[in-house]
Amino acid sequence: MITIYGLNAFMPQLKGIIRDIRPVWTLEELGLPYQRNVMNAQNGEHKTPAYLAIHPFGKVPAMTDGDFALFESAAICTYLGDKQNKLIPAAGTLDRAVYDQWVLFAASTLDPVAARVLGIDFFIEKKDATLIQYRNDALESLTGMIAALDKELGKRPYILGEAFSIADILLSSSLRIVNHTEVTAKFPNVQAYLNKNFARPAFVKALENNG
Ligand SMILES: N[C@@H](CCC(=O)N[C@@H](CS)C(=O)NCC(=O)O)C(=O)O
Repeated sequence: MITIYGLNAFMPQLKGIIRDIRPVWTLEELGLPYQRNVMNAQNGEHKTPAYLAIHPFGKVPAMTDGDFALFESAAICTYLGDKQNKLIPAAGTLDRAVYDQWVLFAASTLDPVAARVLGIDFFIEKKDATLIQYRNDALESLTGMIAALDKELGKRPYILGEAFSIADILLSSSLRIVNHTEVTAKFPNVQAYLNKNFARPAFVKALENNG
């Protein structure tokens, strides 16, 4: 049985943003059976020796599939797609290289900048002028990326082409981190892309079961 380890949404704004939504959404799309282990963030359950044996950095998500353990949301979602040979281009192909490009863009370029905005908005009470500047610079950088993405999504319905893929799960999820801002609203292709992805029955089901 596949188990996805996540954290409870300890603030309502975090529902569907804590990154365990990504493998859960993927599993729902793939129709694979799974169970969730939702740990209590406030009790530090994700820092216990038992969980650190699965994820040495004490973050979520992590996955176990029998005796096999994996962490990093993009790695888990990619593993699941490969396991079913669904919603992902075959390894070793040019299409897979393009998949990797978009997944790495989402995970390593977009996601950390979005997380910086969310972290400052939700988790830091006292914000001095330097911090506000740092936050606004991050939002500006994000806006530039989303503007370019808007042009890309004007050319095709999904990020890899005509069909929905796991790259869309990861890209939409990174953009969802800044759902509390208006940053996507002024980009019609990006906003329509997010609306249709978040209306997918698999996402709705994952959200119901999240946190
Ligand atoms: N790049 C990692 C990020 C993991 C991450 O930072 N997860 C957050 C929750 S969304 C976490 O575990 N925070 C708790 C902590 O760092 O103690 C991934 O996508 O899996």
